[in-house]
Amino acid sequence: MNQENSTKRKQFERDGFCVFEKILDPKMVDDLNELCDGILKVQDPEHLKLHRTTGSMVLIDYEMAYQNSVMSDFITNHAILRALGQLGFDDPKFGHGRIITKPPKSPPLFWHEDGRFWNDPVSYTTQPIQVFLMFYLVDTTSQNGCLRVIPGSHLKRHFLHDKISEHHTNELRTYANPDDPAFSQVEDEIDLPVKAGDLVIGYGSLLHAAHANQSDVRRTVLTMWYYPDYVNLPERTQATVSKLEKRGRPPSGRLIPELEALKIEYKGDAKPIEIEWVPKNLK
Ligand SMILES: O=C(O)CCC(=O)C(=O)O
Repeated sequence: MNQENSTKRKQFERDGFCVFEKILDPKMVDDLNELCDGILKVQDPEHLKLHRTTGSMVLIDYEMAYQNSVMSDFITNHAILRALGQLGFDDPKFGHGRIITKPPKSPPLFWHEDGRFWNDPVSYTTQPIQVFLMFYLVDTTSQNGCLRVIPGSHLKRHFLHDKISEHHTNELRTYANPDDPAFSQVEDEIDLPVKAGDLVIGYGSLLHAAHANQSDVRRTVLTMWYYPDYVNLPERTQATVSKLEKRGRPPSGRLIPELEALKIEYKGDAKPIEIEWVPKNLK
């Protein structure tokens, strides 16, 4: 690994995230915006009422990728795979994703972390199990709902770990209590404003949130869950991941080799580890 990549990998491990600029070209951003607009248009309006803080939570899976070439081209995009390669992940796997649109004038997203492997000792090391690749489809600022993160919180206990709910409760989703600590501002948080087409990669276990969208335009992010080092994980971790990501298998017929290469396949007989959402042993 060259010096530049090694510095980036160290920063990723230390802070729990890093940013790659201009990964998606403007045409891909336009195509994804058009695709998402079409999908969101037919969403039940009730869904958005129940998800005021998160915004839409539309599942992206292999089935969607097989039905839509914009989505399959996106998931297998060379620049994305190159960015993962720059961090030293040459054989990443893709699990699933979400189309997350924060409507105009919507409240902030609560602090949370998406780690669910806290029973697994690997979660307490720098070897990533699950990472988010976030692609905002508009330029983001603190005014329209940019991402906020707490650097280092994937490996170090933060007081918020003991104050926030381990689940995305209806109360959090509907912003029933704006005074909930999950909506607070904390001293060591930082904003991550990005341009449309940039890539933010972060450990699933990193504490993150998003500002309110105070603008008149909706703000969409595609959160894509990859397992960048799957092939080097211990077998029990592989078995756990494989069990969790068994959904949205493609219809039989024409296969897309680049997509198939990203699929998680575990053929051994190791026992999956119980899922645990609470970072019990984080110091
Ligand atoms: O909406 C955002 O900006 C962040 C989305 C998020 O936190 C997630 O996908 O886990």
